[in-house]
Order: sequence, then C-alpha cells, then structure tokens
Amino acid sequence: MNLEKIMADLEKKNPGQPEFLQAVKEVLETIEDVVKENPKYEAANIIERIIEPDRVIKFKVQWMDDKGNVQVNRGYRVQFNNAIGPYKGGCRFHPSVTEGGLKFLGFEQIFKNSLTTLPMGGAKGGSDFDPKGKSNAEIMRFCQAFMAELYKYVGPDRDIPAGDIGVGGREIGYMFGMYKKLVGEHHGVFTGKGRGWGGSLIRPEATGFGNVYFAEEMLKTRGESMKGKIVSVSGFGNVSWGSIIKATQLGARVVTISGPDGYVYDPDGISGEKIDYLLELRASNQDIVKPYTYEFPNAQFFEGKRPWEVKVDVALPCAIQNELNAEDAQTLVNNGVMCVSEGANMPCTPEAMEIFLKAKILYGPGKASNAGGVATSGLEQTQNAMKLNWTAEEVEEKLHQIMINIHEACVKHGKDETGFVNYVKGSNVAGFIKVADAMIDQGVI
Ligand code: NDP
Ligand code: 2IT
Repeated sequence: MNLEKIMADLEKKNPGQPEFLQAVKEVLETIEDVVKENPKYEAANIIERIIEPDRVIKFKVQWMDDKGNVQVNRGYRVQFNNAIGPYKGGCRFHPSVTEGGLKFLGFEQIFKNSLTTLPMGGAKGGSDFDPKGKSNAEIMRFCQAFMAELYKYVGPDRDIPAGDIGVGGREIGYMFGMYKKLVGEHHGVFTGKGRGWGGSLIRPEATGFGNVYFAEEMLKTRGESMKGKIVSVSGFGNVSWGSIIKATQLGARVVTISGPDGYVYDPDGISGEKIDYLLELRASNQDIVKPYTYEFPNAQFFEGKRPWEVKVDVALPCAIQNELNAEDAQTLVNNGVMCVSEGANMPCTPEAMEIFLKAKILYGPGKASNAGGVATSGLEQTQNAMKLNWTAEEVEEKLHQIMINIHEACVKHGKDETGFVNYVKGSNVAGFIKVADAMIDQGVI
C-alpha cells in the first residue's frame, strides 16, 4: 500500500476537504500492517474502494422564516458504505457543515459501527442550517423541508439517520413526522425517537454513558477507576451531559464544561441540580455557556479559553472536531492527565494524538469511545423490529457490555510487545477487518 500516493490522489479528488483527508490518513496509517499481511485486501483493491463514498446526496432546502422571508440552505446525506448493514449515522445541523466535513464523519462511522458488533453501515448527513436563535416553528418548517427531499433516500432497511450536533429529540420528531406523512408508514426509519413512539430508553444518555464506560475500561488496565478522579469535559450538549451524569455516578468530580464563548470551571463539581440546569441552558437556544456562572456563582468563567488548561486526571472532549490541539495536549500531559476519552468525533488534532501516544497515557479515540450512541441506536432498531420495548436497565446493561467488548477488540488489535495499548490502531484495525472482509465476500458491485 503506497500511502503517500493514495493520499495525494485523494487530495486531488477532494480539494478543500481537510477533515476528510485527516480522518482517512489516520485510518490508513494504522491498518498498513494488516493490509501488508493480508494480500487479499490489495488484490480486491479494498483501500481505494473503502475511501470512496457509495454516494453523496446533496440538495436544496427552502423554508420560510417567521418574518415571511424565504431561506435557502443546503442538505446532504453521505452514504459511505453498507457492506455490513444498512447505512447508519447521525444528522448535523450547524453553520460549519460542509460536504467534506460530512464525508469525514461518514467515513469514521463505517469503522465505529463495525466496532459495535451490530449490523450497521456508515453514513452521515446534515445541513448548514443554524438552529441558534430560531423559533420552534422555524425549526419545524426547516426539518419538514429537509425531509421533503431526504425521504426518498432513507428507510429502515436502507439508511437510518439519527441525531448529532444541533439535532436532538425535537428535530428527530419533526423529521420523522414529515417522513411518515410522505411515505405513509410508521417504522424505525430514525433512531433517537421519542419514548412514546418507538424511541429507546437510554438513547439520549448513551453516547456519554458509553464514553465513560470506555474510560473506566481503559483505567482498569492500569488498576485504576473513575472513582475519585477529577475530570474535565468540553461542550455542554448531549454528549457532555451524558458523560457528566455517568462520571458523577461512578464517583468522579467533573469540574468543567465549555461553549464557543469559553469554559466554566466549577471546583465543587457539576452534579445534581447543576446537571439538570445544563438541559435548561441547552433548551434556551443560546450558544453561550457563561450563564452557568450566574446560576452557580462559585463557578468561574474563562472567556475565549478551552478547558484543557485545568489540571485533571481524566479529560473528556465532547464538543466538536479539532477542539484539542498539540499545545492543549502538552498542557494536559504536563499536568499529569492519565486518560483522555473522546465523546466527540475527532476532537483531538493528529499532533495532539501523537503527544498522547508518545506519553503513553490512556487515549480512547472517538470511533471506539463514543460508539455507545450509535450502538444504542442499533438497540433501538432491534426493539422497533421486534415491536417491543426493553427497560432502561436492560438497554444500559447491553450498552455497557458492548463498550466492554469494543474495549477488548481494541486491546486485541492494539497491544504492542511492551504491553502498551494503542487504541487508535486497535479500533481502526478491528473496525476495518470486518468491513473489508464483507466487501470481499460480496464481490465487485
Ligand atoms: P450538541 O449539539 O448537543 O452539543 C454540541 C456542543 O458543543 C454544544 O455544547 C456546543 O455549543 C458545543 N460547541 C460547538 N462548537 C464548539 C466550539 N467550537 N468550542 C466549544 N464548544 C463547542 O451535539 P452532541 O453533544 O450530540 O455532539 C457533540 C459531539 O459528539 C460531536 O462531535 C458529535 O459528532 C459527537 N457525537 C454525538 C453523538 C450523539 O449521539 N449525539 C454520538 C457520537 C458522537 P453550542 O451549541 O453553543 O455551539
Ligand atoms: O456520531 C455518531 O455516532 C452519532 N451522531 C450517532 C449516530 C447514530 O446513528 O446514532
């Protein structure tokens, strides 16, 4: 495998898509040995095939705002790979959304979904629509307009979208409603649905819960646990919220959250009513985290800064891609961090990742550590197909076991001669083998 040539060709084919190139490079670098040892992958040209999405659907979304002005946004669905199951992945509504960004996320999703052990292919979708400051009626009209086009390409055995940044239960509800109206069928085409109409218990918490379960498994390999650990979390959205709940339940003290405006440091720990307040803050539809300090004056706000300067044992980046750079990583390492577990997708830059691996700390990449979200989506699909509902305890137990299994797969494929586990390599190799073998089995199609 000639990595340099593959990357040069990919760059030529995908100009202006640095995040997609970054995600591909990371995977290819870590699976080089497996590809070398197994000539069948080169013989079937798997690498070139796996880095090209099956299709990118791109469409116009027109909707009317509350003032009667007609707005135009762009909608996308990247259906990357369906070798091991129907396309599956979230939808992101954020002004930063681009085709390249969704290709990065769809590509990551292939390996993440493979790691869950459930039959799900990789996809991602979304729009450059900015939900901030929009009224409920505007959100509804946008979601309906988005689905008026997307409904043609999705279905419970074809492509099953879910939430991501800017898309939570409310948006899934409006999109599902429009789909149902157009198609005339009520089935599990989305995951993250409302509890009363097919949604799984624990799905809202699942990504964060899974992230902390994964961190706990990593810590166990060094005779440690979350109990008593000081933890920094970034973001204050869905994944941050779930991570904070589970870390607190396991006896850790979470001392930070962040937003695009800066970060909050709460030395007393973000627990109890403060966790509930996070939901209120999100629902207020503002894009600032600072109001937390008005509500809880013992906390301090650091404008324009990121939480990585705080001395902690465990760091959980849960906001957005490339939010933790080399300088941040070095600060964390210098301050004695022992574990970094990614709730977000690709929050650490390649340089930051290098620093963590070199320092030999426990570093869990998102495609392993945040796979609990999509895994629980898979459990939601199973419940929909069986037309029954599991209890919260049943779902959480299954989620916990899946995270333990993902951790084991990473150890199996990522442990070196010295006993150090490179979870980046482990997750990429484990995720890749299953998909690549399925592609070979199914022929050139
Ligand atoms: P949300 O929209 O619920 O939350 C995103 C959070 O990140 C918000 O608090 C947001 O603040 C904050 N944020 C956005 N940009 C920045 C920035 N530049 N600096 C600091 N904070 C920022 O999304 P999710 O919690 O669902 O998603 C967070 C991450 O987790 C994403 O990378 C997503 O892909 C990943 N993920 C999500 C899963 C899920 O099930 N939801 C599953 C697996 C991964 P604001 O809204 O004010 O901009
Ligand atoms: O990045 C992700 O894994 C998600 N946003 C969840 C995808 C899903 O289909 O539940």
